[in-house]
Amino acid sequence: MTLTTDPPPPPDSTTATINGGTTSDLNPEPPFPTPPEELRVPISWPEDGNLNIDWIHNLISSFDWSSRNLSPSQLPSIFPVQVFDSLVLTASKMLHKEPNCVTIDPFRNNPDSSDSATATAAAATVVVVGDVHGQLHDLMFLLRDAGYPSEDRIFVFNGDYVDRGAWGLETFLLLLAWKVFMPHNIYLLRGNHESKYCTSVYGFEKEVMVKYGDKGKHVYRKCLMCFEGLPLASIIAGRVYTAHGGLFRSVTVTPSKRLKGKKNRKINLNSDSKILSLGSLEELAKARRSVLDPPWEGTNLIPGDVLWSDPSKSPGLAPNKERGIGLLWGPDCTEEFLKKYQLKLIIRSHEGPDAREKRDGFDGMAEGYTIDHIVESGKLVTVFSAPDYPQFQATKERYNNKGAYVVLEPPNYDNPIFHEFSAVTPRPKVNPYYDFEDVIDSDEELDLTSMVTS
Ligand SMILES: [Mn+2]
Repeated sequence: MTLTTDPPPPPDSTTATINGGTTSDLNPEPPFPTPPEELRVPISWPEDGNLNIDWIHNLISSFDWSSRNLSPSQLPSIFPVQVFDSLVLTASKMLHKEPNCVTIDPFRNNPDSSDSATATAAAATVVVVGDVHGQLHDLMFLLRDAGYPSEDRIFVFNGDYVDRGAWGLETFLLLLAWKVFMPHNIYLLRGNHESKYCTSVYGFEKEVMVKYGDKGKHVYRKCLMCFEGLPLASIIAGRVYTAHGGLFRSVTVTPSKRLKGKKNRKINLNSDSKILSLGSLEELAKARRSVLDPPWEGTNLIPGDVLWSDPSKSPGLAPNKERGIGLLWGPDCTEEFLKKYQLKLIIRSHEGPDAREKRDGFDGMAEGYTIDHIVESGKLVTVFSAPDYPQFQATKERYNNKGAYVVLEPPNYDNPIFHEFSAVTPRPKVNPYYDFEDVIDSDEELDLTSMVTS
């Protein structure tokens, strides 16, 4: 029998705290390593409430460091709940004020430029990003790779910031910080995972509870309130429509023949017996998006469609039976929508490599994007920005997919340039926040009855 030759740990190596003091014996938290001197932690909220680029960079470095060196429950020592409150309150106010479909005008910084060549030269590039799903390090790479939001570069995120990945909270907070810093240079749309139902099944709720402990319920509730404020869609330069899921039905109330002139009205519901027709941007503008879970029945169906629908290779509109909510829409609907609004491109997200594995006729998501419909007026594409997804997977064989983002350049913004990227390795080792072996690996077969639809 031989004795272990491992050296003993250096004395006092674990007593330093982030404030340079020492851990109290009463502190039940495990001690943590000293952060590098260049990090200004714990993060504090600026007295004047104005974030600047240094604050953002410090936040990025601090989240990167804490994700690699601290246990999840030590996050509040880096990002105190008071700072969380200030950030989320400020961002929520901004987001709630945005319309359901935000208009992005990349020329607006040069309103008086009469020379079109000059206007084009000074117009901003637009970057469209798909699902991120809590893969913080991959998002950090994407932002560096594409170039940070600036007067020359406007970002549109298509939602699904949280769930599945282990850093949904940091991911969402980082994006909120950018939003507060540059509200007109980054737009955050809602994904189907920004909801009470999805976050209770796919990990985000538990993640928040583990990270913020006795303040967890408060933090989770504030996140849900913020999710309710996220806009649903965007129109870029009058040419491109983006949304997480995609197109949506008309919910126009049509007087029934028999009850003509009466107050009773007939409404198109999500049922096979009713004829579905494509919704208009006017209807989208009027939809009530401030719901914890977009309803799958009743009259407020547009948010559920925009967040949950998928394209189909078959023509027409049909209920999305696989998901139990939202629609399937065919190339004819893509054409109808593009033509009606003189658009050239639809960029949606929502389908990762796992979802695409089960879809006949569609390309997989190995490259992080697919071109789904090519029609007379333009194209429909899917972009997915979480590489090596999902972070936790029950089978040994991984999809090893790349992530992608879309760059749209002036003056036309209608020719998508796809940038692919691989996952940042090694990904820090952490425990998942949901039972990834038992929870179905796609968003299908939802227990809709447990959704909060009021
Ligand atoms: Mn989705």
